[in-house]
Amino acid sequence: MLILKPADIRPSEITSEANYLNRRQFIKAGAMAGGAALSAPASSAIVPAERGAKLDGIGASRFSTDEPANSFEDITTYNNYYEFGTGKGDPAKNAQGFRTRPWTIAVDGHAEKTGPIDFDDFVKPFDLEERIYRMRCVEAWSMVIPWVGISLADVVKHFRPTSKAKYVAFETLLDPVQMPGQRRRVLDWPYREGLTIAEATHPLSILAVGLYGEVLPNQNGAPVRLVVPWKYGFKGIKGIVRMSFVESMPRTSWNMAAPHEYGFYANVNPEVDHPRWSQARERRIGAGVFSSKQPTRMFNGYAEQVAHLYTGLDLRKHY
Ligand SMILES: Nc1nc2c(c(=O)[nH]1)N[C@H]1C(S)=C(S)[C@@H](COP(=O)(O)O)O[C@H]1N2
Ligand SMILES: [Mo]
Repeated sequence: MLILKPADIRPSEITSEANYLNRRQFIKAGAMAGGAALSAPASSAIVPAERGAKLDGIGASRFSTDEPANSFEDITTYNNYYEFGTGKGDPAKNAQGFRTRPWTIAVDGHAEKTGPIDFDDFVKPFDLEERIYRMRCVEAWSMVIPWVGISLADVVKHFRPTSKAKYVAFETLLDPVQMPGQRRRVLDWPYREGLTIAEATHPLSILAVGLYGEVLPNQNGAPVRLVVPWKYGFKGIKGIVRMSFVESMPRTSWNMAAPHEYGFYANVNPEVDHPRWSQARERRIGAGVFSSKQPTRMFNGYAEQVAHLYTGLDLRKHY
């Protein structure tokens, strides 16, 4: 057995480990709650409004990676959320007072069920699951994040899109009073993203409402954000207030800002470089100063599950 001297243990590992033990406990609790409610229909997701509140009834996921997760500290202090500033430390500082209740999500477009829906009602019909996913930012760094979320496929099916719905488009809140970054035209606000219906109904796509078993911190996209683990991080739109079922490919913020650098698909691809840097390798945040960069894997390591979505598509052209 390998015994580490305290000096060899990085603070990030200690945080990770403490959280990992908590995680095992809440997953057990979730499994027990499930067992007790065998005769009841699907559970309902309840997401408390209070910052840092524990989430109950979380199931484990067969889709989780067993790579060690980044620490809570790494995940909540090194962020991209331009509505709260462009520095990695800005969202953690500037999003603290952000109000996530009341929160309404507009569901519109080609679906049988549409309309404004209160966030608490929006999540209620679904099951909460922990999904430990690799996240690869287009800036060539990566993390492993234990999200708590609901299946986006379940959400899409719930609203019963019609055959005209070929894409799902998402929008972030537009509120320059609360979001200081929106007072500058860094991007064309509100932040926008989109997926094909096939991508949105793939079992790996989730809407995250928590991380490390707690309510999602504001800097990570509270109360709800998208997580699509085979795509670059910018697809993971935060603070979602609109979900639209649309017929044509929606415009997306980074593609609008720099179309030659950011495409609609944004699949993680070590063979297609960003015009200004290589995408072949990535730096795992928190991995220590002596660790070198690691190779980036096709579709961020999820190729077996998702490559079939793109057969026949030229991934150099459709980056
Ligand atoms: N609304 C909004 N969503 C956003 C962004 C943003 O600036 N605004 N940044 C994206 C980028 S580039 C990344 S890498 C991820 C980062 O998510 P994290 O801070 O939770 O790790 O959020 C994405 N979602
Ligand atoms: Mo990113």
